[in-house]
Amino acid sequence: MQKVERNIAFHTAMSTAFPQPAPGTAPSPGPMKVEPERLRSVLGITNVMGHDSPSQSVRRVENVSPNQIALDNFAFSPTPRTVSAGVEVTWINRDDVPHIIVDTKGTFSSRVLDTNQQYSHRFATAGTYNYFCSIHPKMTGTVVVT
Ligand SMILES: [Cu+2]
Repeated sequence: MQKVERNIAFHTAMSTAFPQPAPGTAPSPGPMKVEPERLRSVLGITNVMGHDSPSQSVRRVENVSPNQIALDNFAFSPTPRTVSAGVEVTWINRDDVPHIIVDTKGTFSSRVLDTNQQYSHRFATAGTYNYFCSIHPKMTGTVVVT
């Protein structure tokens, strides 16, 4: 059974291990005894296909390269991100909403980043840099420069 509410899809399926009676047809739940040739027809074995949709605001976090940080689903990922001094770190906005990256000590700040836009900052000095999104201040992250 499938049901979609807004952008959340629910999927339920028959048991893949022990056949169960259909809801309401047996006095209690419990495995049914069936003939071996009937077994596949009463187990929940099927093929499922999926694909990414750029219009969905909830997506899996995409892989990022070692010096990148993704903004995805209102979170920075990964955090903390550890890099060596002198390395340029790039943030990429994978959300459908804009974000602005601001260092808590005011040493760097991005412009407004719309979907798929990037911002880069080179960290010259070792230390721990905490930053946040000035539009959504609960979004926080850390870069550790070694
Ligand atoms: Cu934000």
